[in-house]
Amino acid sequence: MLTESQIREFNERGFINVGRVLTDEQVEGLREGLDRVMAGKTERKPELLRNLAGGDIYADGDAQGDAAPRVFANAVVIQIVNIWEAEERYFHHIYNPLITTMAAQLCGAEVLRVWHDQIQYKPPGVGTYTGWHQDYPAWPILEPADLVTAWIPLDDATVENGCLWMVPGSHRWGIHKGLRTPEEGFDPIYDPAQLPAGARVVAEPLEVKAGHCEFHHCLTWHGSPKNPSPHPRRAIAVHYMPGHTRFVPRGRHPMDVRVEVAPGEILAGKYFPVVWDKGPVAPERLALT
Ligand SMILES: O=C(O)CCC(=O)C(=O)O
Repeated sequence: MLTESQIREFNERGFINVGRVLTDEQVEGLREGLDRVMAGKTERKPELLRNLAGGDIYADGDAQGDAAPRVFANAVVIQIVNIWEAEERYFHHIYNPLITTMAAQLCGAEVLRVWHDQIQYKPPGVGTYTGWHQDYPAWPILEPADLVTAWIPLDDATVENGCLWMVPGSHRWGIHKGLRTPEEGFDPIYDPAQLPAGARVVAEPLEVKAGHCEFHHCLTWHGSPKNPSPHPRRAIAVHYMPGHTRFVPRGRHPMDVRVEVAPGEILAGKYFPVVWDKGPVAPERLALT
């Protein structure tokens, strides 16, 4: 459970590091699960497994397999969407009652569904940046803009290996068009004319230890720099949506092929599992097509 002052901090700043939510064993299990999915060893595949920076993941092409050693390409952020569909440990992770209780508190919701999850893995040395963005504009099939993400690193996320950077208060400034990432340094490039009076853009790095959890609002400005360090930076984010979130298609998203409701309806269905209903929900595997 979060305290009143933690909820206030989240509402004021748009993000919060709540500390440890996973044991070291759970973190190790998720790392193993990630290795299995990346090696193509699971029966079911995730919705997406790609290099977010474009191009191949591996220097010798993207064919999956565990023929070691694989050498990563030059600029890589491995993005995996809905690893929960592929791997049992991630399936259980999306229902973790410690995490869903906090997410429900932050959303002020009686019901929570999973919109989708995503791994972002920046391999040592070649891990590249994730540009400054707000999540909500990248999700043009949902309304309203009040989703919350639980972001948990599987390695200590530090300034050296590409931890998240955040802009406090930015979730209260609406949708910002044209946020960009500089070639040098990591301060966001933005349009001052779009900011409300009194808004001050001060980007800060947010170091989070492995197994600890950072929550952010879907309008909070954030991004993460390159990983030039010799250490991996792996993280699992679960995007939770309140029970009132509706399917309102205005653009395309990788998950739209999984939507089984009509425009304007609540975004419900087996690909968007209920994980909180006035209390924690027990994991139940539904048959996916
Ligand atoms: O893992 C990262 O560096 C970025 C994650 C992110 O953008 C998110 O979870 O919304």
